[in-house]
Amino acid sequence: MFGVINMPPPEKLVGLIGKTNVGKSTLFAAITLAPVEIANHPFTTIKPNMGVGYVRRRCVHVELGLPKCDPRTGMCINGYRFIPVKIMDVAGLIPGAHKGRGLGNKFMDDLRQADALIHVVDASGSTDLEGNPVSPGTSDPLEEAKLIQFEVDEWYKNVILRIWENRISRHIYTVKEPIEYLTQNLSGLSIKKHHVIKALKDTGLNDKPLKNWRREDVESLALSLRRISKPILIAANKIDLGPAEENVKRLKEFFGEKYVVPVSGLAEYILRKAALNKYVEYLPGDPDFKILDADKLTSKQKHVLEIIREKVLRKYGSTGVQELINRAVFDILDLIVVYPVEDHRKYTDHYGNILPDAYLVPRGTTARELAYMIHTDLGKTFLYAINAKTGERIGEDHVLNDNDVIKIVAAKAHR
Ligand SMILES: Nc1nc2c(ncn2[C@@H]2O[C@H](COP(=O)(O)OP(=O)(O)O)[C@@H](O)[C@H]2O)c(=O)[nH]1
Ligand SMILES: [Mg+2]
Repeated sequence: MFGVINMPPPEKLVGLIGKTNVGKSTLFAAITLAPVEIANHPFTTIKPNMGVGYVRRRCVHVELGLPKCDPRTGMCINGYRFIPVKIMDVAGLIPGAHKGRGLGNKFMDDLRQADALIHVVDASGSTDLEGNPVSPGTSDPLEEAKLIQFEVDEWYKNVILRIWENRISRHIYTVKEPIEYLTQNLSGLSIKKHHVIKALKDTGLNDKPLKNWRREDVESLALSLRRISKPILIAANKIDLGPAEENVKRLKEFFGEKYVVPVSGLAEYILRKAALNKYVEYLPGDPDFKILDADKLTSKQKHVLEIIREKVLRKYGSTGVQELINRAVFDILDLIVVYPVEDHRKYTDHYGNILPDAYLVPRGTTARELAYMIHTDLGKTFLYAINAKTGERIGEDHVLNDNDVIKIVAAKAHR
């Protein structure tokens, strides 16, 4: 029936990249291990190397003074809403891959679908560039990070150069709408119109007719598009090991504080497993855990947990894994959370479920754009929206705020 919220929230895909043995698979396993058993799978297509992770936010039901909510996807635990995002373990990358070494094409095929990338590096310096284990501190993660990002840039540049030569260059003498034309031809790389607009501006190419572009111009557009459409966040992994601390500092100095998150994928995996088995009380992102039943644990398990507490939680405040996902979604992709409802007084859907959906939408999304995300009919016949927190009416161009609860009012649909 019209009016029922029946579309899944817009999907965002975060890809994990990095050389072999840095801990990608461990991190992927940790991220995609749901903190409680769940039956509902939020996404339409999930491939073997894809899984579901969650951002963690204070749920708006707490702010509204409600005792609970009823998430249709994800979950709400102790007042924290865990909202799903798609995560992909991208095929391993090695230096020289863009020249045809290693799993080049598979890598690129995975990469082009991603909205953001998490680049996992071994901050402890215990794997060399080829992924062979070496003693901690031997290998330089900063060099590794630079090299892999160079690799990604080269890949991206080559792919765009190829598209330029094979397709774009054919019509550059007659094209009337260069932005539309470029967007269309680059859409296979998940490049959107606003990415193209920003890249043209950043490179100063917006006034140069396509027919006058040289190879260098295409290359600089490609590199700019890489930064804009595949932003990279660094996961400085294996912080439980000795030399990591100094390397985290160096990575932050080079790439910037915002772009580096110290993590221990292994510690997070162990804690989530232990929590699922009810050995400990722990929620992803917590600064500590509580042992629930010490008798169930072997002395070795207790020892491992104690090491995690000492070397990771006490030192860094958390394992960093939840922070990593939150940072990717809220800072790097710049998304906000919006809760669509049908009954703005009870904050429910058609069936009385409280705050059933939490949408991750781009900052700047308007009320009408939200209506379109919920249902095309709702977008087409949009009349106005209601801010459920204040009861105020808002118009189609009203820009939504983080944590808004919104009811869309639309004209009756004709079926
Ligand atoms: N000390 C430590 N070891 C880790 C961590 N994450 C992964 N490892 C180990 O690093 C090795 C490679 O991990 P894996 O996830 O297979 O790496 P991948 O090749 O990048 O997918 C394995 O022995 C893991 O147990 C971590 O946070 N700390
Ligand atoms: Mg792996």
